[in-house]
Amino acid sequence: MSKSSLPVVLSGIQPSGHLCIGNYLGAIKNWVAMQETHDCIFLVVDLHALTVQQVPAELRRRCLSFVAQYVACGIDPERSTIVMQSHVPQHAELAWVLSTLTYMGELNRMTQFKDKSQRHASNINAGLFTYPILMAADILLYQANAVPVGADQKQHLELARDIAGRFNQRYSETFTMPEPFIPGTGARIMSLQDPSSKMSKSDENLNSLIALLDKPDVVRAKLRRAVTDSEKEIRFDPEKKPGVANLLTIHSALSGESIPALEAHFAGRLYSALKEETAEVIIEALRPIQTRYDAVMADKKVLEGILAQGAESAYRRARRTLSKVYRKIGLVPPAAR
Ligand code: ATP
Ligand code: LTN
Repeated sequence: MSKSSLPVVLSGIQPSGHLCIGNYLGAIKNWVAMQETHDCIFLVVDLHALTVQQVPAELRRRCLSFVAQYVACGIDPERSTIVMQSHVPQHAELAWVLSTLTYMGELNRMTQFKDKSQRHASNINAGLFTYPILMAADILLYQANAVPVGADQKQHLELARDIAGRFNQRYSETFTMPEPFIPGTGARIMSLQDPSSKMSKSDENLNSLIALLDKPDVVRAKLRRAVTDSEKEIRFDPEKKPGVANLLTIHSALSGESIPALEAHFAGRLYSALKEETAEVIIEALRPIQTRYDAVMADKKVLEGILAQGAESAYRRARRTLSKVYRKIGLVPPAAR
């Protein structure tokens, strides 16, 4: 089947902090699998990252490093389109149009906005508030059918669907209705230090996350420090034993063993055994990713080539949608120059 007749998958990650196993298990792992059956576009959403203050030189370095990490995880640039969001100006242009179809009340309900406003109390900027509109533009611009994300993005995706429906109803069928694609295991990996909140790649406390580029000794040390509880039993109970449940989830998602099989395997053993074995499972999963990462990063020209190719193909597709949108809402097309 030609690529253009396959259903479209679109997803993205902000180049902030350190790409972590939460991002991998919630999103990237599914991206890799979906390449087989879908026409995939994967974004590094650099414009989204600006909603939190960034150090310019670090942001620039991180953007390229994230592209290399996508490739290292198994995203094949020959098969999928890897795009730096800012290389395609239509993202920001469509976001403006969609912002006129989005109500303040809808944005006010977004839990990510509430969380991030608390975390960055001195920088509650308008971009942080309108962030979900830019995300809707990312998705609708490419007429995506499916959006593989972690559970935390469900609310943003529902908003994107509401905006698409509103536009289609007002101006006639224009946007494909995107469906969330959220994994069964790994949709919500929790912080190793506070298992009641999600693992987050830009958490200041690096002990709370396992970065894809963490070396074996770092992984072992972080697992040793992982917060559990004062009981002894290794059992999957996210309500009462969130720390232990999180380690079982990580183990299961990476080793492929079912949770009941792991409970049986660890019956009667100490928490230290669960921590040590989970550390080794993580190390083995990260080893090939880190080896490929080093190889990809060794040649910046190849990385830049991937982005140039991605931008060209994405630009053509994005321009098609945006022209249609401008026409439908009544803007006068520019005369040929
Ligand atoms: P930040 O801390 O920088 O805001 P983040 O770790 O929350 O970042 P995002 O860039 O917001 O990561 O999300 C990238 C993708 O990873 C999204 O699909 C999101 O749902 C997924 N994701 C993020 N954290 C987790 C997690 N703890 N468990 C599962 N999936 C996650
Ligand atoms: N908002 C997402 C990142 C993101 C995204 C997207 C995900 C931006 N644009 C488009 C899927 C599709 C986040 O904060 N995790």
